Amino acid sequence: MINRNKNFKNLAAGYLFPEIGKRRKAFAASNPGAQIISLGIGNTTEPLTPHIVEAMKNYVDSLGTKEGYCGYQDDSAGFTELRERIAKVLYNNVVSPSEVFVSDGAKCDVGRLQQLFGSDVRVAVQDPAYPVYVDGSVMVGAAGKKPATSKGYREITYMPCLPENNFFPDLSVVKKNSLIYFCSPNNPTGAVATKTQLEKLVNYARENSCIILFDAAYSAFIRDSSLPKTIYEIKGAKECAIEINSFSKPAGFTGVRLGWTVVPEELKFQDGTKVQTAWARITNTFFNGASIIAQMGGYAALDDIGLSEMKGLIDYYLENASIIREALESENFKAMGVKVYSGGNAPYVWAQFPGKDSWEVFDAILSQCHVVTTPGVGFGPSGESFIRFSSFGHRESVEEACKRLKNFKL
Ligand code: PL4
Repeated sequence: MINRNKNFKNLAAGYLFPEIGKRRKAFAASNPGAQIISLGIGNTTEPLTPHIVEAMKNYVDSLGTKEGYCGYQDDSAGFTELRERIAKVLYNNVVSPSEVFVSDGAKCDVGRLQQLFGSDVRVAVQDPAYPVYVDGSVMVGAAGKKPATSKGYREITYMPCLPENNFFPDLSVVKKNSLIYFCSPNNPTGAVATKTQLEKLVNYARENSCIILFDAAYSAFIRDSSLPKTIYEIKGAKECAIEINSFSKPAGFTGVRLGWTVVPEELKFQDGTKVQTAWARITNTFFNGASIIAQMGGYAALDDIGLSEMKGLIDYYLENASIIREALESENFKAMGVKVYSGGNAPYVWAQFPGKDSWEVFDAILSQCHVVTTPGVGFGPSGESFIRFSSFGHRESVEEACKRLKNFKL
């Protein structure tokens, strides 16, 4: 028989989110009748907004006509009008439409981007981080030949992001010519990098011939106008950064699927060739474009009505986050020494249970409160002792979960 890709044997464990699903299922099976509430996976729960629904419905109707039918698109990078609107509305034309590549979501693009750099690239990740960066790097062979230890993969540079450094890493640990994964607003910590911090990151990348893969999937949650919503607010970023983003969280498109990646004209590989050319080659080879129906929804999401509806949706989840934060700041958590981190610009609340094991706390919350969370260690070694609480949920479920959490004891 054919051998499995040899890199797979190095994967530390199963993918985090199905693992949480498995534990939830096992708990439900042994506790029939338990009303389990999820504050675990960051999955949107609120309905699509009316303006977006109408745009998609109208387009589906036109697809049912001879004149309006559309098959494969000429260009897998997406409708020109959508690329233009993304460039104008979200980037104030700092990036041009030809630099915007529409996709079926940020996660799918992370996977394709990893093929752009192959197995020889050095990788640096924030620790903790969205697991796709590390797991994907392992699969393409960029994490070295040896399996992970409890401190992570030997050949990946982990950049601890902890309360002690205000969740901004010491960049000096990053080697020259590295691909640096950076997510802001951050999943899972909820921290948002300031302009000064991103300037440091961009300058470091430029001085050390690194490329930044900037994941801005939660940028629409930024409410503090002094905080950068895109890496391209920083001078010089176009020479060293790719940005990925998504309609998943702001427009509730987790199931609809739509995102985009910005690959600037100026970005070059070591040999002087354009990263953008290689990216177009990859996407044209492996991708036939995002759903045209989803693209029509995304286009509507970025006009005045769409933007105002999205703001309402995000406000709803941000309010959930502040309800969760308040519950975690109640007396019982204080008595356990729990410290809560949530700055009001992200959908996640990050809580530290000093000296405790993340999975043990996860299990204790599940068994006492019937609430699913995400164990911090699942995002990397520096996530140990933390728990991530997701604010994606119906208000009544979040309130009920918080009521139960107020009686939690360890
Ligand atoms: C569970 C930093 C969630 N099954 O929907 P996409 O592909 O446009 O965006 C995925 C994504 C990209 N970047 C960051 C993210 O946090 C996410 C979504 N993360 C979470 O709970 O951490 C959903 C995870 C999903 C998954 O594996 O992505």
